[in-house]
Formats: sequence, structure tokens, C-alpha cells
Amino acid sequence: MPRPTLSSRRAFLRRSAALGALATLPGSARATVPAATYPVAIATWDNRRALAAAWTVLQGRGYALDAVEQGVWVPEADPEDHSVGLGGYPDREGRVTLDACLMDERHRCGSVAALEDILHPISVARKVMEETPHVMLVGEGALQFALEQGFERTTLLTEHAAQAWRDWIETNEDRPAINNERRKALPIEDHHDTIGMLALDAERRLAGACTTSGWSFKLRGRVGDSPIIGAGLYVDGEVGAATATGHGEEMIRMAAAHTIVERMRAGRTPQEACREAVEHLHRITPSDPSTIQAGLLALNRDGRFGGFALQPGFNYVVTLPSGAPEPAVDGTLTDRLSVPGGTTYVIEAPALLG
Ligand code: SD4
Repeated sequence: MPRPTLSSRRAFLRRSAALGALATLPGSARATVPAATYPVAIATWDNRRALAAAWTVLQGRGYALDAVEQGVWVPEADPEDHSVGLGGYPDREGRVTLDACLMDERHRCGSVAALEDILHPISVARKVMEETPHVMLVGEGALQFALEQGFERTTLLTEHAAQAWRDWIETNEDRPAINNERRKALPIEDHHDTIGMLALDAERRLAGACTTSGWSFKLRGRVGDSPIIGAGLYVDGEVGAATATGHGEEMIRMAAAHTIVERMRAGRTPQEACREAVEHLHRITPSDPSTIQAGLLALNRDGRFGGFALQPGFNYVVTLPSGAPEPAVDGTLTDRLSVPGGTTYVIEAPALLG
């Protein structure tokens, strides 16, 4: 793993010195000039290995967009992760279909939905962003584009996932449209394990990525929030970034990630913005709130972050640079790990229906 460069340590010391100087100012002046912390990376759920991969890029003073892309490669390639990429649970026809998008600090974005047979949909989304005038490609067209770009076909349905699908068919003989999710408490190990990752790099550039195999045993053709810019992910380089996990239909109907970023633009902290977005969702949803989950994360351009959920059980991971004070989190800090040049915190988000 690359070590922090001298210049990044100097930059951190400069920021710390500025903070020390502020400590001598009257309280009101201190409150108006918060010190920024960066680089920072944050991801939904306990995706610590993915975050470590992203952190390696950020530690090397790399680009936030590369960090989030390479970070989410980890669960995309992990056959034990049944919500993302290889090993993801299929739709009700037994086909693994992937949704992914990314966005940079200049409103450049790319997305794929209902993509099959490609190991890293996030990288196809990046190619859509970089190589086409479009933002989103879906289904057969997305696959054709990926193959033209040199991506190889990969079988994503593992034996475990195929068995889970066969078991599901046996226990759901009427094959209801969408009913796999638990109806009451939603434990952390529930099927909603989409990875949404946000990063702020050493140059204070923001980026985000979101990738998933979506709702297990979903109707064929169903697309969730994860590849929808503004729903599952949104980045504004001058303000902040947000991402979501949970029942995508809920995030789509309220443009969750965009809502959070706009609230940060209006002056809310990331934590306040996530809470207000969940409260708004709770107010407007036509669904029974006890049957749905929304887990929201935000990161602003100062490196401040927050997370909030509708139901208890949503956790997330964040890595801050060495020397940054331990974050005062709204929620429960459940674990703390040293990583090269930083510390990763595992946080259980507060929930509206706690
Ligand atoms: C979706 N939001 O497809 C995704 C699912 C999810 O963890 O978050 N899974 O609706």
C-alpha cells in the first residue's frame, strides 16, 4: 500500500495548524470556519475491503473517481456477495442483471442498467460516460456496448445463487411479483447490500459510484435506483455527494441522492440532509413504511459525512486520514480499524423508526 506522501502530510499539518489557530478565536468565529478533512472515503454497509481499495488510490493522491471505481470492483468480483456483481442473486427468471453508475465532480456521469454477463458494470458505466454522448445504456444495448469496448463475457450466476433461486421458486409457487424482502425488521444481512461509495480526494475532488444486482428475484426488466443519477447517486463537486441503499422504488420516487445534495447546498450538514430526506420519504411514500428500507449516506466538500436510515440495521464505513480527530457520529460507532495512513470507522446509522 502506498504511504502518505510528504506533501499530503504537510497539507494535513497545515490544516491542523489552521484549526489550532482557530481555537484561540471567539466561539462565533470558530463556528463559522470549520477545518476541512480530506481525503475521505465512505461506503454503504460494512464494505471495509472495498473501502480499503479506494483508500489505496486516495492515499497515493489519486483521483476520487478512480478510487470509487476501484473500490466497488471488490464486491463486484466477490462471489460471496449476493447483492452485487458475481454471485449476485438473479431475477425471477434466473438471470443476474446488474445496475451501476458513477459521477464525478464536474457533473459527468455514466450508467448501465439490466446489464448481463459483465463482471464490472461500474467500468462499463465509466466507458458510457467517457466514450459516448449518452449517460445511460440498458439491457442488450449495454451488453453490446460493453463487448465492443473489450469487456469479456463472464458467467455471473454462481451455484450458490442458482440454488437460492431454485429454493425461492419452491417456496413461492404463486411467484408473486416482488416479495423477497422481509416485511418487518430488516437486519444488516438482509438482501439489500448494494454498495454506494463516495470519495473526496487530496485535491478536494468529489466522486461517487453505486453498483448492485438489485432486488433479489425481481421481475425481469426491473431497474432500481442504483443506476439512476439523482436517485441512487448524485455528486455536485461544489457541494457534496450522496448515495442510497434499500428499496430502490422509494429512492426513485423522491430522487433521494439529489434531494440530499440540494439540502446540503441549502446549508444542512450531511447528517441533517440524510435525516430530512428520510423524514420526507416517510411522509410521501405510498408504501407501508414498516415494509421498506432506505439507508442514505452523504459526504460534503469539507469531508464531513453523515448517514441515516428508515429502519434500524443500516451501517456504513468511513475512512479518515491519520491525525483527523475521531468523528463525533450521530449513530453508534461499532468498530475502529487502523489502515495505512488513516482509520476506518464502522458506524451503525440512526433510524427514523428506531
Ligand atoms: C435496488 N437499491 O435495486 C437497490 C437494492 C439495494 O442493497 O440497495 N440493495 O433497489
